[in-house]
Amino acid sequence: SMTTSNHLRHVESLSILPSGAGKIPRLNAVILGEALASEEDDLVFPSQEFSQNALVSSPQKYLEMYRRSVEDPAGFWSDIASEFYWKGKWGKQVCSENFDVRKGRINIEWFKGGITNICYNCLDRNIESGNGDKIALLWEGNEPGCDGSLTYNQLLEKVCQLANYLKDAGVRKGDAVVIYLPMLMELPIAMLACARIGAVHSVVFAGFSAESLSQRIVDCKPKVILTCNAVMRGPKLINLKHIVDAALAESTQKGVAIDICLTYGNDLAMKREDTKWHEGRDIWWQDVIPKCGTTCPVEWVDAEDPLFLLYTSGSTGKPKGVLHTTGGYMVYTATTFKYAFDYKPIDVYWCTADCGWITGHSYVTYGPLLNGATVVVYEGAPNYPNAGRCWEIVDKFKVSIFYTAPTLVRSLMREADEHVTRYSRKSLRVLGSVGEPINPSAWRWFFNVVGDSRCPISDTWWQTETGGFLITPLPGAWPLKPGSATFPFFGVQPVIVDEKGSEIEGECSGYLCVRSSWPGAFRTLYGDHERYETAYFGAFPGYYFSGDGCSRDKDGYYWLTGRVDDVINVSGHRIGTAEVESALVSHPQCAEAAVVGVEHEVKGQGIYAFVTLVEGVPYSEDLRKSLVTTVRTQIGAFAAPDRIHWAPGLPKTRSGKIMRRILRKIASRQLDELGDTSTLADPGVVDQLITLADA
Ligand code: 6R9
Repeated sequence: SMTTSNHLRHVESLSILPSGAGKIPRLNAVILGEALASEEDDLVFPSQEFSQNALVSSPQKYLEMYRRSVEDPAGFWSDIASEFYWKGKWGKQVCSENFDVRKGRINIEWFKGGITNICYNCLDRNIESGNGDKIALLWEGNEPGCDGSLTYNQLLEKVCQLANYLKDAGVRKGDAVVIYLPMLMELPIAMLACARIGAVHSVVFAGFSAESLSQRIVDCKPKVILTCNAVMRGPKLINLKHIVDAALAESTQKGVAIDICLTYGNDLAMKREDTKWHEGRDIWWQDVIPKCGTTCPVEWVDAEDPLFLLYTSGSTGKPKGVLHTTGGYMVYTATTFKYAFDYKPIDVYWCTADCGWITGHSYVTYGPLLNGATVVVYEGAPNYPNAGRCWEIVDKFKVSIFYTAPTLVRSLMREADEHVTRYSRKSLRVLGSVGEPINPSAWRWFFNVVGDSRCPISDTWWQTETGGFLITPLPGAWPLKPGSATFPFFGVQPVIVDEKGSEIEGECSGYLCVRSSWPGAFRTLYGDHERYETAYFGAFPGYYFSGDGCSRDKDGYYWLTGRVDDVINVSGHRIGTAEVESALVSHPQCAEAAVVGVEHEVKGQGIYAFVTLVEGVPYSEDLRKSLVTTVRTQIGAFAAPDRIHWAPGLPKTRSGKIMRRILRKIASRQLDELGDTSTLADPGVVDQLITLADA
């Protein structure tokens, strides 16, 4: 196909590596937001030593593998899949898909008929190959000095105990289990226990409010919820059990009652006797789990049986239950982890993401454990008790691969470099970035200061929906460009289209789509296949539409430019503007709300909310606070608006549609770029809003 050959040609023209290898320029950090004139020409080469030892050591080697992956996807992926344990081999057709809404229902299947279990492949398989005594999880608590670890053998025992408990509680293959836990080892344990018995886990990030948790419970109707009483995050105590109690009360009212609330007593945060208890429903984890058997037979499942649900934000107020299945997700997360981080068995790997997000699913739990890796799980806040905590942990565990989000990089680069340089960090080998575009200045600081100009950065572009990396560096294979996620992973065929959905070739910018499926792709939105089809495959028929804007430079490098839909990305967290708006209008004094994203120095984007009040209600500081509180309690603290802008009227077309384009310009004070306001029902509201912004 055209795009494939285009991409191959682009990479073929990358003859720069052999002559450039070994040269590592010391880049000068530039101030935040300031771009170099020739950003695209700014190449950062891996050292010769790094490349020589890398799994993929040159553009040519990548090209060879990439060519096979798109020309013979069945052969490419089944060779890799064969490295895992399958109780029964998949059928003749490795992949069957319909990616085109015009040809009927969207449908994606990989390794259909293959019988396997991802928990078995994470644990039992690695133990059988002699790694039972290798450390699987290295846990670091919120308080320095408080830690723990589990070998692969020990992890399997813990997983089996919980799996046995869940089975005794009546959880069967296909049943949903909601997990609302902080970053304790019990969180990956819970995910693996569900997978072991074929239950579908739905992890809800423990920063979500009772309302959000309840909304997810009502949607997926779990038999059991796994949680803990409380957690310390930095200096702050968070009473999770309070949130769960409120969520369960609300769900019960909506007709979804949960029989069992298995609660881990996190003694370091809160005494068990201080925990509010619902006799009959609540059960202490420590009272029942240690008594359960430490072996548990595996529930063998089809490659296309569901593995998990993870709710994410879209452009309407209702979160989408992204559903991933077992076989393709397993093969894809394992393979992307291995190549994007150039993983070697001696590595110690730390991803700072929470398992409540997709990054924690694919690259804290499944991808690394499938590779038999040693994984650091950190409970606390990355800047607690001070800005050096991450590097203290890196030195303590000799972390060699460190994967984090641009927002953390930006917040740490505001502090003195001394917080970094007082630690050795010499164990570091590869750095990673995910969640949002990383601005070149943050990239340089990460590269120069954290990585001592030694460690390539894998800027991995992907989504909850994609299951794993779609565009990512392979760190030994080609030079990096600060701010670019570089090239597509094996088997991925990115396409940039214009407004009309026509593919654009060569150097260009437009909407980022994908031409055909990859094994880790999500298969549906839980309970709403139609929304799956319209939201992702309807905009540009024939393609999967990511919702992101993107450009491709003359060397074929991809540059992600952020969401082009009504989703904003705050500190790498996806938030739908409609969700925040519906939280705001639930406030009795708020009549209407319009939310837009604005540039934010640390968070990437901040939340800017225009609110119209109920007739006769005066705007005040108390009301502002109360509106922000409403969003915190409806969604979670991470979604709290950074700015509330009182709007007696909103700019609307004559048909009543809010013109967000204008609101975005007002929010970012680009007042000379307001554009044509003559089509507004009442053009006067614009001046009124501008005046109120200055007030
Ligand atoms: C993995 C994850 C997905 C959205 C995605 C895009 C943004 C993620 C990025 C990136 C530029 C990167 N995004 N990684 N943008 N460069 N390396 O974050 O999933 O929470 O579903 O968010 O995040 O806008 O569309 P998710």
